[in-house]
Amino acid sequence: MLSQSDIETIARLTNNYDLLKKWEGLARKLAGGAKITIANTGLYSSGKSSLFNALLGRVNEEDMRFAVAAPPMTRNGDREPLTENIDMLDTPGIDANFMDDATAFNMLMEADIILMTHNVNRGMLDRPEYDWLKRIAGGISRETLSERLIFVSTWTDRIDNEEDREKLRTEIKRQVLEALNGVEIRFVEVSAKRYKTGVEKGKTGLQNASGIPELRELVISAGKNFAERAAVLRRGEILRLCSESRDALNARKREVSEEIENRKRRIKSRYSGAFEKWRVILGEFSSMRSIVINKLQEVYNASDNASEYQGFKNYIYGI
Ligand SMILES: Nc1nc2c(ncn2[C@@H]2O[C@H](COP(=O)(O)OP(=O)(O)OP(=O)(O)O)[C@@H](O)[C@H]2O)c(=O)[nH]1
Ligand SMILES: [Mg+2]
Repeated sequence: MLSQSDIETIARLTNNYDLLKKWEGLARKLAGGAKITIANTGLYSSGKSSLFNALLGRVNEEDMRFAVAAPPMTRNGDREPLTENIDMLDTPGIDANFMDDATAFNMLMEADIILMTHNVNRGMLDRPEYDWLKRIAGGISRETLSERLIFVSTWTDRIDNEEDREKLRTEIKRQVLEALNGVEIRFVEVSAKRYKTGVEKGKTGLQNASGIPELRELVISAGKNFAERAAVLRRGEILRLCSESRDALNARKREVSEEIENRKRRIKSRYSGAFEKWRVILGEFSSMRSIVINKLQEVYNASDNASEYQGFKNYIYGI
């Protein structure tokens, strides 16, 4: 790992503060030891906290672990264990203007596995969600993206028509694939609301149809897989951040040397006119001097006083 001051220097030089968050998140993750962190992310009120409560099987108001209410509800990252080795990290929602995204981004860089939630009641991904997905994927190496990022469609209870659901599913999958530059990730559909009703009414059919038990299994097995190779994967993350930092520094270095070259060129062209004038003046003086020397030579040749001529010549050349 790099030292904190090195990381800050790199971020300042490259003006890339996401890089700083990535390094800091990784440092916190390494400090956390073998524990695996699963974080959620998505727009405000996309159902992140409800989803996490459901994964814990806690659907009643009294025993919910993560606060659910009118937006914006989650402000700080709340942690709860899912299993002995897996922690859940509930993060603040992203608003349409990215007003408070720094905190969320910070927390996500500490996660091993990220659940990106999208409320299907809003239709397809809008621009901020799409950009956000791209941005967090930028904190994960392409090779590990499919095991570290899971896409979760929420609020599926709001779409009754199977045909509409299929159409939307196809569209969203296409958007996600495009945002991730062709990397396919796992795609799950859930309804925390349906799960809650299923639990309250003791209906396992409804619980299963909510997609929550399926996602819980997926998350636990993904966490386990990750834990087995955590040391290797995290080492890979360090190396990847090193090369990302090196590339950013090299790019900055190129920019700086180009800027220096440009300035040199600008200074040269600014003064080249004056330089030319001085050359002309110098040329005129030189030719005047040779005329004087020639005249002197003629005079001293005639008077046959060579040593006096030499003295004068030295004097003239000394000027
Ligand atoms: N119909 C329906 N409503 C849901 C579902 N999941 C969550 N909600 C409702 O959506 C609202 C917001 O839920 P939260 O779980 O607090 O959403 P969040 O993404 O954590 O919100 P922030 O932390 O504020 O970003 C609540 O009123 C939930 O009851 C769902 O699957 N279906
Ligand atoms: Mg929340």
